[in-house]
Amino acid sequence: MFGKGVVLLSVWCAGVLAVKSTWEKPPAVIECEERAKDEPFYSENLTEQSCMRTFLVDLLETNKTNDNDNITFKQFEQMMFGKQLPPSGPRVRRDIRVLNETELHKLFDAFDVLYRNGTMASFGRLHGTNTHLKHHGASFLPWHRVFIAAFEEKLREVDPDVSLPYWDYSMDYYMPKPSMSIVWSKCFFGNGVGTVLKGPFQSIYGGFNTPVSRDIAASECHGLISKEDIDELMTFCNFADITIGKTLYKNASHNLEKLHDDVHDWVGGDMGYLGSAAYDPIFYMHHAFIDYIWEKFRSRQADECNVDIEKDYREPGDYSVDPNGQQGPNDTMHGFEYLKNIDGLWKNWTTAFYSYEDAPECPKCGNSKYLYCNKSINPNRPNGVCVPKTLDLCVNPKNWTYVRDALYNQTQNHGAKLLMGPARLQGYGRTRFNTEQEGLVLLKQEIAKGKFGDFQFFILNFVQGMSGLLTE
Ligand SMILES: [Cu+2]
Repeated sequence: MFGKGVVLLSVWCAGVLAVKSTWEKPPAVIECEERAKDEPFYSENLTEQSCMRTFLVDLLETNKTNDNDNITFKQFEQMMFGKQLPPSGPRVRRDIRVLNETELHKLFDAFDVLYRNGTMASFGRLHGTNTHLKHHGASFLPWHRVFIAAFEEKLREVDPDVSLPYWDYSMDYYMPKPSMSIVWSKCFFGNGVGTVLKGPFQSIYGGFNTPVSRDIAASECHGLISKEDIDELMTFCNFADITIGKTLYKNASHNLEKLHDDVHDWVGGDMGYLGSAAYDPIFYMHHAFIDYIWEKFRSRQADECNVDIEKDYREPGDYSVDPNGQQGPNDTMHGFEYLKNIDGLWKNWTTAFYSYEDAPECPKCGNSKYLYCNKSINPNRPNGVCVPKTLDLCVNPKNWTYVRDALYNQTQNHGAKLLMGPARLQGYGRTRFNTEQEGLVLLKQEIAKGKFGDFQFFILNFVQGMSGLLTE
């Protein structure tokens, strides 16, 4: 039943949960399944998915920020992070495939330290708590800029030589199968499907208190950001042109948050869900590239559009889809309460603290042994585009010796996964294996139970849209 070629239907393409049958079901799931038998509509498979999903979301909701996390984030206020040069000094961000072996090892070692000392979990929890304060609205770009810069500072506390690389997937985009990219090898992110068991991030736990998993390229409705997408963004001049306000994806084709959502969902697994995304280290490299694109946009704003980039924000009353989003310029920045959302627009972030090396370009492609220049792949780009090599060309990967906890459940091969987030095609994921009507009934039942927490508003929004479609 989880075959390919399923039809997707509504405003959302999200919320899919494939349950591995050999899982020992938690008692709460069994109890939920029993209850569902009394529902007027009943389907064993849908119920299993629904109950498992509810169970995982409930787990997720217990993963809110705690007192310890608050201490972690207070440190940034104490160092006046953003207001003065951070202790570890300025840094340069580059594409991860341009780093040499030593740089990669130092990066992965620093990640390992932050994983073991709980810093990664603190960041994961902050990102996953009160998601409406920094997603689907104006604060999305500035908040994530500060968030990943703070994480990078923690990496550099471990090793001052490290800076956060970005993952330029507009190169992977040009592969016939981006899921075959070198990044999904032991040399970089590790395996892209199922529990992450290979590479430097193997066997780490994520936001659902389960091992971090992925499900790359699982659906046709999510894609990587292409160079054409980026080019289109660069034809606009104002912050409001590329961000979300009261309306979700009014201009989807050139909305940077929307394009970013698609990458999350393309990676899938923990990355596909707001509450757990920042537990997969890929999150930081994905967001570094989003921030890179935004920075390119800001340069254009200043140079070609004559826009004051420290003041250009969205219009009052048009800040976020969630009316309680508190995403106005002068609202406090969640987790960094000494800052306001608009402080993420300070020029200093990229002039004094960090800067970006340009993404690899033909003919040299950053002299990376993992990239090559393909001159024929896109006739509109006669100079060629740099394309990643395939994952089998990860030769002699380091034998990672990080000590990680034993995994209590190995959810491999499309095991437990949650996808969440708006997408190009319409459809709330649960419906993709069933009829629209069936999915809608189940969804309404869950909504009636109030199980979606922070996401309730968006789900309601979606159902309204979907109901409209159904009556057409
Ligand atoms: Cu986010």
